Amino acid sequence: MMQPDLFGAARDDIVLSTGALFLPGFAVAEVVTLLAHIRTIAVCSPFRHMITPGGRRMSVAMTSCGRFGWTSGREGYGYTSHDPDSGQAWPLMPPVFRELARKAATRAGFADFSPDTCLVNRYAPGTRLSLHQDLDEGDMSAPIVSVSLGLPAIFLWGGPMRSDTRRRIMLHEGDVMVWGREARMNFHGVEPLPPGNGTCRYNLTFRKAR
Ligand code: MD6
Ligand code: FE
Repeated sequence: MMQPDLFGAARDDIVLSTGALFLPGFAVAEVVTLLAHIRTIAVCSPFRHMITPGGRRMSVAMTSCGRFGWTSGREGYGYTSHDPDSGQAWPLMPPVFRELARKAATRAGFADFSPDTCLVNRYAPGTRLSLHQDLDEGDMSAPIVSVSLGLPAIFLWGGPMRSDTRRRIMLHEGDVMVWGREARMNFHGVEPLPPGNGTCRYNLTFRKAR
């Protein structure tokens, strides 16, 4: 494992593997602002349950902001410049989103991260995200910055092979993860949110789509 100081990490940062940094509480001061922006984004581009190319309805509800948004349907999946549901361009990425992503990326040693998309995921209790790799982005040299909001969830952090052993990491509101380079194609997922509670979890993932 790479030494934290070589990776540019500060004391409370946790190196999960080379290229993957966990920043507990990095966004706590911005939580209220971020949640308010999510509500505004969802007015123009509401959360929706997308269909996988295989015909399955995703349990995670999604929307996007920025120059591009991630969509999936029977035809396939990838990034589009317009929301297929509204026919309009995706909502603009709020400057506070962009600045947070840039700040976290810089802390992890990725200078000048300039995301052109932010995928917004909403997890109701019982919702999960199965193990996957993020392979749809055109610029794989850029990292991904991921921000957790709302209810905590257990994140599964694997390796470059589906069969690699997985770590379970509890993500709380305000936690941020940054990953790129050697870790960019690692498998990951989210365990089902415990049922019961009325609220939900949100996750923002910032990427360079094109
Ligand atoms: C989530 N996140 O945490 C789902 N992908 O809700 C992801 O799938 C993800 O957090 C790539 C990089 C960071 C992530
Ligand atoms: Fe992912």
